[in-house]
Amino acid sequence: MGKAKFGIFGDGKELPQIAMAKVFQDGDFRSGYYRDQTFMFAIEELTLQEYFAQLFAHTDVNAEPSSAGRSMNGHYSTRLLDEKGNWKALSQQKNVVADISPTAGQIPRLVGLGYASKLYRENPGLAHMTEFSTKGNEIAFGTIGNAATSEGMFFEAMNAAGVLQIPVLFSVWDDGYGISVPNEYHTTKGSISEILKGFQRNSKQKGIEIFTVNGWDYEALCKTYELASKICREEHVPVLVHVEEVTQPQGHSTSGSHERYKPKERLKWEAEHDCILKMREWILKKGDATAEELDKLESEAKKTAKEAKKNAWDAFMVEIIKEQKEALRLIDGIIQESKSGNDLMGLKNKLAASLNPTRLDTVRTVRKALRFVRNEDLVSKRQLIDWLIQLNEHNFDRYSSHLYSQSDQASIKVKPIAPIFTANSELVDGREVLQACFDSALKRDPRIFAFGEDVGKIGDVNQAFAGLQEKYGELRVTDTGIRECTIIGQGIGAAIRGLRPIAEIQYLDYIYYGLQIMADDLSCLQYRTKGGQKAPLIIRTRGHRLEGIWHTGSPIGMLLHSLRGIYILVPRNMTQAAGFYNTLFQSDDTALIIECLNGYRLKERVPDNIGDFTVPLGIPEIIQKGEDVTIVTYGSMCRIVMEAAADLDDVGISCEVIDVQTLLPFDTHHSILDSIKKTSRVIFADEDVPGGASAFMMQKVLEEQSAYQYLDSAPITIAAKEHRSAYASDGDYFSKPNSEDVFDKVYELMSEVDPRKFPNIY
Ligand SMILES: Cc1ncc(C[n+]2csc(CCOP(=O)(O)OP(=O)(O)O)c2C)c(N)n1
Ligand SMILES: [Mg+2]
Repeated sequence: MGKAKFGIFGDGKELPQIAMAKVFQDGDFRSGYYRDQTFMFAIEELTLQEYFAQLFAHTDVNAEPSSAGRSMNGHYSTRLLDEKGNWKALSQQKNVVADISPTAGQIPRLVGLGYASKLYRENPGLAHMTEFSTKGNEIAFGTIGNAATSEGMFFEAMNAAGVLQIPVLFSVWDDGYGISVPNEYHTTKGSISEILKGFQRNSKQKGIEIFTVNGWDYEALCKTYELASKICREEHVPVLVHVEEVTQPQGHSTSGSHERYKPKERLKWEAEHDCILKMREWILKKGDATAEELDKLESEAKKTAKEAKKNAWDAFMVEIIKEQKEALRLIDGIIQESKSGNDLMGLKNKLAASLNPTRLDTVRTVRKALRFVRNEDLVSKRQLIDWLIQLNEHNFDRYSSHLYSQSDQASIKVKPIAPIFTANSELVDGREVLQACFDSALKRDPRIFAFGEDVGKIGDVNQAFAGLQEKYGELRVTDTGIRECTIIGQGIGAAIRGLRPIAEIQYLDYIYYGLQIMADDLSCLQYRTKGGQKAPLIIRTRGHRLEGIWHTGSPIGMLLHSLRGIYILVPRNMTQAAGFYNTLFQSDDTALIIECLNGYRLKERVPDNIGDFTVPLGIPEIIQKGEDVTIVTYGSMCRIVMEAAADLDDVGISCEVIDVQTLLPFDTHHSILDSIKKTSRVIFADEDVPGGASAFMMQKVLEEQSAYQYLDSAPITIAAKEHRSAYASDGDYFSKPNSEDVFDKVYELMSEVDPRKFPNIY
């Protein structure tokens, strides 16, 4: 009847999921995919009615706790946070991290969920965090389809888990297909457990443990999961359980039937090997119940499911009907007063007649109704508008809240504390400012740890962590393999478990490897759970300009466009960066900090309050005051623009230079507008591609801040060339914007304003 838009179901996997649920304990985590309905019922973290509420997209979080109607059905999660966004006692409850649709996208975070157990077990500094862990005894359970194991991130995670020796228990539900494509296309030798044999641990070498079991064999499944979970929980050995011979009785989803691609013999085999049927045979054989008793159970189950479906639908419709009725009443009021009564009556009747109205039917009708009375001044019209405004607010909460933290620890609420400089403040290399900041953070907060390629022994490639591994130990400052995707996943999972990871991506140019998981998992975690989960992860990287095609990247537009939900901070020097780190350490938002690759050896003074001062997010800084033109920039471009501004000053042009400091959030108090009111001219300068982040800034300022009305000259963007940066100093000069480029652009602008004072140079 079109009541549910799409359905994807977990039938055919009931028995393995019950076996898994039996060993799943309080404090454990599941990171799985859309087939796990039986598991969710079995751990009692999903009721039948909640299941259907998600199918209908019920936006009330009490009715649909997984996602408040934001995720399609089969995307499960549990509430890890209370209504205020504070952590619940995760060690006392069963935890499910919010599912995502990209195949294998649930896997990278498993590395972090498991790694957290290792940290809780091995780092005595975390012993007091009993609300998060019971001595690291928790397992991170992963579930994945057979076909999805072909994704690179699965192999990367498997390797990382083996290296780290963490309690992750992967279950592969192998139905032989990925939608229509059989295993021979997905997996070498057609078997994931077969090809992973090289990972198998042995008496001499650590590795992972591998089990295979058939999905219809309940006894074997229970035994396998008991043993697998014991090894995993007690020894912290990663385990793979390859569950073979599972079926998919209804095909992949509601969008197509499997008769199209499964041969007749396969369909027959599936019918005979359905695990519920096999369970029935087993029960009958053992004499634990009679056929009649089982029939009765089955028909009761059907009845219960149907009732749950009806109750979920009725509950879902309550608000929608209420809104529809209220709209009809208010439109009726207008009909009494208006000259356009006939037209309105048509609209009203159409809405009243809709059998299963949606929320949009009501809102659309109201908006169209208001068009008819646009020339009339009516009390009833005002009432309808007021009601619509209220409804819009409500709908904003229903569909658009929680992109960022809304808790008391939201980073935009952190109190700014200015850096203190005195005669004693030392002048050092920029990297040493960061080193002092990280030193004080590691000392202050045992939850904080940093990891990434070369972060441990040498203290990162630019040495901001130099000496800190020696001081705080390998669990706090840690080297990892080269595996950006699961470095991000390691951070996500550990942050979800109450820790404060700093995950390092060595160069911004290599963030693409982790970008998918940042976009699909991390950036929308709060949003897709309507504030039920958070991962306060800090991702540290360095970029903008140095040398060559892969060490000069500044693909900021790409980040801005794919990572809404993650704050993006672009400090111009290491002092500003340290201030941002200090802000983030106090907050529960997720953020990406991009340090200036060419700034580590530049001299800066260490603030006396290096561990305490904070730089607020969303507040640009005017780094040079001026009158004629406002130049908006950030990051490494600040120095280049300042050089140009000094040259421009020599020819009588006064520039106001603004460092936006954070691109997300962007200038929350509209201070750039104030500058433009004064100068009436603006340039947006950065080193991304043309139309990248400079266009983003332009939209923010001209459109959102309405700065267009104060402009006396056309707005201008300065960006890099469209290609990547050629090598060496000349390559950089001719690829990225340099101070002469900035000078010329500003000069041309002023020449147009006053050609006599500023005659053309060229
Ligand atoms: C990255 C990505 N590619 C493609 C899809 C579309 N898709 C959804 S499920 C699926 C097949 C997954 O098969 P498998 O992993 O075996 O799980 P099953 O559905 O069989 O349980 C595909 C291709 C997707 N969701 N994500
Ligand atoms: Mg499959």
